[in-house]
Amino acid sequence: MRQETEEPTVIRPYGDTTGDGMVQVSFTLPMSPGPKAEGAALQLAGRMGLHPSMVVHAKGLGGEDSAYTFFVVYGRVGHLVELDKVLVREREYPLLAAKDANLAIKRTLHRKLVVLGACIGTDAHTVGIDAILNVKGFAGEKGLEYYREMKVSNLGAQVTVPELVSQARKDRADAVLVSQVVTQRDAHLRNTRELAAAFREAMGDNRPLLVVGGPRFDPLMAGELGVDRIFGRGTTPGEVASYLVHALTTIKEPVRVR
Ligand code: B12
Repeated sequence: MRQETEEPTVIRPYGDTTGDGMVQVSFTLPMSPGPKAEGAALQLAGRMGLHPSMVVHAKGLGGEDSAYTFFVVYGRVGHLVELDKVLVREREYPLLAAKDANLAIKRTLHRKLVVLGACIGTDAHTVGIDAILNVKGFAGEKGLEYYREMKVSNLGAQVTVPELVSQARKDRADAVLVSQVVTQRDAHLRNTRELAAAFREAMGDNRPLLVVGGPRFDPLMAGELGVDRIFGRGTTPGEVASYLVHALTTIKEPVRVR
């Protein structure tokens, strides 16, 4: 018999009371705001399995004359979450302080670890890759440029894959870090596959470590997309630096774990 103190393995969403199954979803319909649009939103919510449901917010995008309405709907779902069937990518390496990362690189590579970063395709969203690479960093952590034993170049936005391959060869990059924020028509997946294929063709097994990041990636897709690692939303530079050290050096001494 399961003890009362054991963690539950099946849970339901929580809205007003524990386990009531209440969730909130948002979406846009191509209709002007008004009663008909709200009825359409409720029909969609019903078909999505929300019973009962209510529109708690409806607003024309760009004004009341808009041909699009944004909705927030609150309703009950009957589905359960089975925690023992949840799949996630767990971090299998320790988070290192910058000085420990530097030490590991110095002791194992005996040279600087060369990192090349870029946004590829038509993507012009550089804030994410800058957050990881620039010295000022993100979420209170310094970016990779701060790491004394890393040589970091950031090629910026709209870099083509052939340009990136050629620069990686020139720099003898150990790791290539690519950001993809735009996901329209799965551009991020297409571009990542193109990246992986181009490096495989140009360098075979001697290709650099390929690391891709962006807010709408599924980190479980790395193998399928042909890259070594995918980082999602909220990634911090320290996580990336620690991964690079883990993947590219063999740490021979115990390191301090934060
Ligand atoms: C700022 C912004 C812009 C700026 C970008 C300025 C710049 N220099 O980057 C400008 C105004 C140029 C812009 C333009 C466009 N944008 Co815009 N933009 C945004 C916005 C508001 C914020 C993005 C951002 O800076 N986030 C902050 C950073 C820190 O977060 P991040 O990118 O997620 O990065 C973190 C992680 O994902 C991860 N990460 C990211 N990259 C990498 C890489 C590696 C290697 C690693 C390890 C980790 C990592 O680490 C970072 C830190 O945690 C988002 C909406 C939003 N709130 O997210 C829309 C958004 C991304 N934009 C969008 C769109 C559609 C566009 C345009 C197409 C609009 C248009 N019609 O012109 C254009 C596209 C231009 C182009 N060619 O790419 C859509 C994308 C929709 C989609 N599903 O594809 C969004 C989601 C807005 C929306 N809801 O519609 N945009």
